[in-house]
Amino acid sequence: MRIQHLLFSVVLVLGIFSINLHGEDGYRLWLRYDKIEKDETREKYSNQINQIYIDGESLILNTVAKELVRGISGLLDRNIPLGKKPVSTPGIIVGVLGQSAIIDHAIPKAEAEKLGPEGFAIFKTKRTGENHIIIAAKDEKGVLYGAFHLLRLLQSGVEIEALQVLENPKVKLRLLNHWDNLDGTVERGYAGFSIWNWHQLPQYVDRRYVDYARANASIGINGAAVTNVNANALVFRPDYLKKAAALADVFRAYGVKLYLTARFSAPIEAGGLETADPLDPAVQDWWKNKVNEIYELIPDFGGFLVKANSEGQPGPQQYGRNHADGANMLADALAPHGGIVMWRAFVYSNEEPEDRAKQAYNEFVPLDGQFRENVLIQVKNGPIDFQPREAIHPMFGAMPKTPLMMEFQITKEYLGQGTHLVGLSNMYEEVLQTDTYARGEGSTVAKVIDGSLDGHALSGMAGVSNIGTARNWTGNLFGQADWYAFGRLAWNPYLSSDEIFKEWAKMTFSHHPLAVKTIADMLGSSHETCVRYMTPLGLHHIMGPGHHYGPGPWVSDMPRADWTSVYYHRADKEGLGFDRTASGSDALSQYFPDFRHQFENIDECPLPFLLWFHHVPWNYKLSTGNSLWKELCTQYQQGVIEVGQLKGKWKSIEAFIDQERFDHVRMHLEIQEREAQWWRNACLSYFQQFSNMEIPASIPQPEHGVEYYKTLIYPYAPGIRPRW
Ligand code: BDP
Repeated sequence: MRIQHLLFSVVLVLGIFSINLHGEDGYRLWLRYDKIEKDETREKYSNQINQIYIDGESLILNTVAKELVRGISGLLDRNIPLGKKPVSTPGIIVGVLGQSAIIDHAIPKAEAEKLGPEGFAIFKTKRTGENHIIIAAKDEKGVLYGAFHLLRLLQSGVEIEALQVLENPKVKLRLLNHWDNLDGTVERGYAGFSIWNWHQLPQYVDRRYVDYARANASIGINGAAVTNVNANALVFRPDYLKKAAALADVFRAYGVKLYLTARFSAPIEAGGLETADPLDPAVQDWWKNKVNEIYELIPDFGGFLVKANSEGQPGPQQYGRNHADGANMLADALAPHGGIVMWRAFVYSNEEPEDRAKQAYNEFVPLDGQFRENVLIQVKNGPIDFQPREAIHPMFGAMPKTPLMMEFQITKEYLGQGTHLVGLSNMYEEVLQTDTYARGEGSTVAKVIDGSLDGHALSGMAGVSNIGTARNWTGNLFGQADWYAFGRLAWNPYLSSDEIFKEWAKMTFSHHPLAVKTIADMLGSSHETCVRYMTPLGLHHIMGPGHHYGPGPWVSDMPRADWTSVYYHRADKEGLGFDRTASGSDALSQYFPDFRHQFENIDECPLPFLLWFHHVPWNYKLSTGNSLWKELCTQYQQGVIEVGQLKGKWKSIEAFIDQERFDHVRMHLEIQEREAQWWRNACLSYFQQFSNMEIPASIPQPEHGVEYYKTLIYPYAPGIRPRW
């Protein structure tokens, strides 16, 4: 007995100690649920919530019960029990329409009719003399999202006296794409290794998988493709499928479906066939059988994400077939089970002399109308590759008969990776709000993506995940805001970034108005800042080779021209920039006329896209009154200044932030400032060779010549072997 007692005490002490150890390390993300500091708010809530009653039982409803009890007990700092009856005391009543008589009775018919799949209503109602908060939905997932929404409202301190919320997700498939390899590394991952422990699954189920699924559910993410788009057919081996199934088992309780990437040549590698030709019956059978096998293990399997005929990945074109042939074959195998195919449009070929920005459009648009109903084409936001800023992809709006899914980057390849603070939500918002003019004015990218422009039932948004084994999930603490914002915008692509940042700041750091405003400002301005010190005025793809970190405008010697920088910036004695008008590659002709007209005239082209669409003489006078050269110098310098301001803003709210997280962000900002200077100095000294003009005296002169900056090899990027 005494030994047991002693052991118990040791465990207890260790437990408390470990909690302290990880006190403010960011692991809890925005799901902190600490006691609401303001007594008044806490008491108000407390008076209205004494118990939680869940009318029904199921895997997901049990999750809802757990999450509400945990969240609300934490926020109110007292134990809020699960009620056995809905009557005795004011509280929260939760249930699914058609399954709960209480809910059926409580919700006005007109409101019930507005609810769609996964949507929810939260409102106050009087029942047996008490006021209750009702969370109602048409399905369990809706209830889950409603519960997290209520928690978010409580975390944000809003009034709940007269709650009246009704939301339906605007986008159906809201997915994270993990570029995680089976060996535990993460392609373009800057937050440690993969959180999927393929070695120890399926027996060892890491607690992290649950917390991962919770975080996703809390922002409405309902799917995860857990393997890299540069796919490994090994994942189709039965042992790996069992491991994947163990993940799916965890995700299911949080409404997250599991998806896998399908290597197109898997019938050869995993099936021993001689071909992967999509029109070959043996190949079709192999996929059907494989899909059946997957559904045996994972009954709610989501489907496949496919990168084919891109950057050396196998695909249908090897057999003289096209993307539709390939996608449809997989779609046919998945259709009987309700699965879908997300076929990526990120394709370009070195052999093709065409501007890389035009190639995906050329390959896909002619196939519009040829894809099965359960196929979505997944398109990156821009036609090159996750640059700090790109013009929108010309495919948006150009394939009215095919649902196009958005692929955003949440990780920060080309964007400072794990160290730079860059709030990506502004970039997402900018893209989503851009008008394609596809069906006249107001045909925004958001409307293409949510399916409303052309009336598609299927719609989707994917984000390339930024998480890994880092204790705080994203490595860079502010990277959590990108994950959060992605989920919120996938749920509703019309939300404003500023609102999202404020929500996040309140839930993650502090409710103090100055802290909230400052954090939202930092996130809100930081994307533009990064564009300024990396790729101002429409420059793109001038990063260091391979790892894409740091400046490399001089990169010219690569296995393929379209991997070099000189291919994109085209600097010469005359000027700078890629002419994509009719006198150049004519990529602009792929856009709808009213979109095109904004950019085709060099004098009217908005400055952020000037060098994306035009080759501009160095002394050309811009709308700012500066020559191109002077504007370029000014922008680079402005970017550096703004990183300094970010540092100052962070410092100004030190009093509201715990030491551990304050220091974390401070140190990263210092790296960012040094590297912004590196970007400015390297790029200006490089481009000066062509402009032959002085860097204005008001701007710090680069300390070294361009040859020096070329020697600054960056060997530390994850996945890059350090060398002398
Ligand atoms: C590029 C990355 C590469 C990815 C590729 C893709 O450099 O690692 O495999 O995109 O999206 O941005 O397929």
